[in-house]
Amino acid sequence: MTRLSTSTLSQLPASTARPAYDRNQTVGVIHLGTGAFHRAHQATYFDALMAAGETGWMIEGSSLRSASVASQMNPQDGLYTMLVRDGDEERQQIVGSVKGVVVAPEAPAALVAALARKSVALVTLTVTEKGYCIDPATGTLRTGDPAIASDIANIDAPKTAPGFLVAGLKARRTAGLKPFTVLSCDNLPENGMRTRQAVLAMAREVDAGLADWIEAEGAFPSSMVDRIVPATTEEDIAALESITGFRDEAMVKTEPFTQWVVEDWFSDRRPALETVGVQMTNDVPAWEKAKLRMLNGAHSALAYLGGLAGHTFVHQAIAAPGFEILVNQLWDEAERTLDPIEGFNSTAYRDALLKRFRNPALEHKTAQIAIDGSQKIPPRLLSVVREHREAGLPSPAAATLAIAGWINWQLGQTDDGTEFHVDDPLAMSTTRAAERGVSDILALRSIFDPSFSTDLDFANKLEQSVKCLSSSGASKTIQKLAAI
Ligand code: CS2
Repeated sequence: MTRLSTSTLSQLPASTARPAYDRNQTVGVIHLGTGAFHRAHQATYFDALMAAGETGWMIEGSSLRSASVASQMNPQDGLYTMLVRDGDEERQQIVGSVKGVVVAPEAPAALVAALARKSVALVTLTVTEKGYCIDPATGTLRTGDPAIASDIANIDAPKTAPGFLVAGLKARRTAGLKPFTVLSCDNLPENGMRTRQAVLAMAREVDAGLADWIEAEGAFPSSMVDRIVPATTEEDIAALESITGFRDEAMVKTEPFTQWVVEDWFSDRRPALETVGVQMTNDVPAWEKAKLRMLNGAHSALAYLGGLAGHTFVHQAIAAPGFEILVNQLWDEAERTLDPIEGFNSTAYRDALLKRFRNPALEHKTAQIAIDGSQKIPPRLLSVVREHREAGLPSPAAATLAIAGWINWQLGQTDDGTEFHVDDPLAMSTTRAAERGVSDILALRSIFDPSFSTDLDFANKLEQSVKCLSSSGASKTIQKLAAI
């Protein structure tokens, strides 16, 4: 089997779009966490930028955990196929903006040296919510985390994302360079501000002068990223190989929709992202809030409740009786808590989301979205409950039912008794608490701030929802809520 690479690029079918620009140009971006999402989202914007003639924005990727992404991409010279699937239609595009991938645990010093390269002006991150090592309830750096403590003690051989950012910034300061701009592309509310806080908290432990320099000169724009990118399967890889004749272990599959909203705050030169469809605005937190509570909130509801009901894929869950009504109710609740955004049309946004969820060609697994719920529930669903309480409104029923679904998911069993592994950094404590009951769940302080324990309306509704899910199952509970 021959792999996709620079030398096989010209032999691909004519219908496959491929980079026409010179890939042998300077690296301007270091990316932390080169997973499928980055490849289907940010990397494609830089690919478009270089296709339009801008130079100096090649990306050097990195992986902070395993060597698997490097073994997928490096033998292919960083090249990979993006499959854009919409119903029966499929488009193939080779993306050329990633030069290669460094495996950070194998060579931390090499990644720090790359971060300190003069040509690098931007560091983008997709390390998932838990990769920031911040407490989901408070947003502060978990200094008690052993990996964070190790980074503080030995900043020149870091392990975590905040650690690499601090080490890279420290090396730049020593070299007399400007700080790079740190652009978080993860689903966290005010992700720029949170990343800045985490970096400053760590830098302050390492060297107060470094922290002052970052505070004064660093830039941490917030960004909202949106594109549904289901995990690639072995079948996807085999099917693509049968079409092109080349094996592409780094391929990604995604939907036509893509959106990137970026705050215009850079510490050094910046790519002209607005020329390739990026919305540059200072209204990012409002966009992020809308996306987290509408798209991601509905995703999590479909993941836990759909997963408990036995639906493997999002498009199956949204088509099941009552689920669309539930999602619409969730959106009504979420919308009550949103800030006004210029150019945001809620009816059109909701219609588009439903269409995206119904796309059968994506085969987006509910179990994929269910991963790391302890990190995802606070910004997606608990925020909606909290803001209803603060506005003096009754606790929102659909968001509460989705949270109840997350609680029952912690027990590791679907409604028909099929067992599964709960994939979450806090699974030990969430599972134990879910076995004991709702009040133990509400006492999990890294997820629920203390105000939830005294919110009796919410606690009662949550208790009832958990009971109903346990006794009747997710399908019947949702149909009851939807009154069908
Ligand atoms: C999903 C997101 O897995 C998840 O938690 O909700 O990855 C979602 O697909 C993206 O945020 C869409 O932009």
